[in-house]
Amino acid sequence: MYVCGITPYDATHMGHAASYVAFDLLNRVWRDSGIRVSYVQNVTDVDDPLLERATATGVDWRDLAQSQIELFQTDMDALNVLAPNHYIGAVEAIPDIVPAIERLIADGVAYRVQGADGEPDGDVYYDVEMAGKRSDATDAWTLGDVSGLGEAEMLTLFAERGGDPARPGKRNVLDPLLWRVARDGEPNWPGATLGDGRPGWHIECTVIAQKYLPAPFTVQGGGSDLIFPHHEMGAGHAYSLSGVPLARHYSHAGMVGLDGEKMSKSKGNLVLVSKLRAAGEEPAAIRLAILANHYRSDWSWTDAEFAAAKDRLAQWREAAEQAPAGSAGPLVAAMRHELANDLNAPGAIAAVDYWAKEALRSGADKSAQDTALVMDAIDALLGVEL
Ligand code: 5CA
Ligand code: ZN
Repeated sequence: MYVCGITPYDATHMGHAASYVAFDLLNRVWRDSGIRVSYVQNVTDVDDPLLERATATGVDWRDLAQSQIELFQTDMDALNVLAPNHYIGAVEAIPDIVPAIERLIADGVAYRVQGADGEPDGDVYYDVEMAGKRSDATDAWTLGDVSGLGEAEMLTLFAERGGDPARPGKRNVLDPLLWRVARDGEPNWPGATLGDGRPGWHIECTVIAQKYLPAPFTVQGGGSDLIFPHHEMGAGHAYSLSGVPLARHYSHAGMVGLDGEKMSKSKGNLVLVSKLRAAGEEPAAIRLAILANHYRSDWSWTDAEFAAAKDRLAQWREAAEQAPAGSAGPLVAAMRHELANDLNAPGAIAAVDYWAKEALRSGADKSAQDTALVMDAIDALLGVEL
C-alpha cells in the first residue's frame, strides 16, 4: 500500500488525519486477516506551497518542513496510526527521479519547454497524449483511466490543484511538470542531463512507489482531491516507465470540512489535531469521531459529533469492565463482518454500541477474558484504546 503523505508546510488538520486513519483501518483489517502488509508513504518535502510559506514567514524551508513532519508524526502516533515501513522524502528520492525523467524523455513521452518572459529553458513536461498512445495492452494507461473524468472537468481541476494549463510551449494544456530547472532563490539539486532543478509532484510519488513496492502494488490511497491530476498522472508516469500499472486499486477518502465548509489551509478554517491534543482532548476520542464517518463520504467536523464520540468512548469503557461471559466472540465477528464490507467503520461502531448497551443492561456474569478480548479487538481493528 502506498498512501500519499503530507506537504509539510502547516500542521496536520482533521482532513489529513481522517485520510491517514482511513488507510490505517485498511492496514489493520488486512493484518487481522493474516495478510502481510508493506506500507510506503512519501513526504512532499520540497514543493511550491512549502517554499511560498517559508518565504512568507521568513523561515528556512528545511526547518519548516522538519518541524511540521515531526508534528505530523506525533499526531499520527497519538491517533494510533501504524507507521509506514518506508517514509520517504521527495528530496531524498531525487537521485532516483532524475534517471526516470531522462528515460521518459528518451522514450518520447516527455519533452523540454523553452522559457518565455525571462524564464529559463528546460522545464520538462509529460506528454499525456503521446503516453496514452504508447500501448494497446488492455491494462495500458490513457488519460482519464483513473479519474474517469471528461476533459472539461480535468481542465478545471488541473488548474485548481497545482497544474499550469496556461504555460506557453506545452503540447497539451494538461501536460504535467516533471522537472523544474533551477531559478534564483529556489532550492535545486543536480539533474544530470536535465540540468539542476527540482522534481514535479506526480513523478515524486511514482518513483518512490516503484522503488519500494512491487508492480503493480495493491492500493494507492489519498484524499479524493488526489484523484486528479495526482493519481491520474502518477499512473501514467508509472505505466510509461514500467509497462505495468502502478497500483491495482486507487482508493480515496472523502473530504472533511468544518461545520459544512471545506477545510483547507487557504480558508484558514482548520481543526488541528495538535491543538485539540494541547487542549487536553483524548486522541482516542478524536479517532472515534473520525471513524463514525464512512471513509468514502464527505463529512464535517462538529463539536456536537466530537462530544458524542467522547460519550461513546466513556460508555464503551464502562461496558468493557462488565463484559458478559461469552459476549466477546460474537462482537469480534460482527466487527470483522462490518469492516470486510468496504471498511464500514460506522457499522463496526454500531456493533460495539449494541454490545455495550447489552453489557450495561444485562447484569449477566462478568468475564475478565471477554473484557480482555473486547479491548484487544477494539484496539486492533479500530485503533481505539479503551
Ligand atoms: N503531499 C501531497 C500528496 S503526495 C498532499 O496532497 N499533501 S497534503 O498535505 O495536501 O495532503 C495530505 C493528505 O491529506 C492527502 O491525501 C490529501 O488528499 C488529504 N487531505 C487534504 N485535505 C483534506 C480534507 N479537507 N479532507 C480529507 N483529506 C484531506
Ligand atoms: Zn502523492
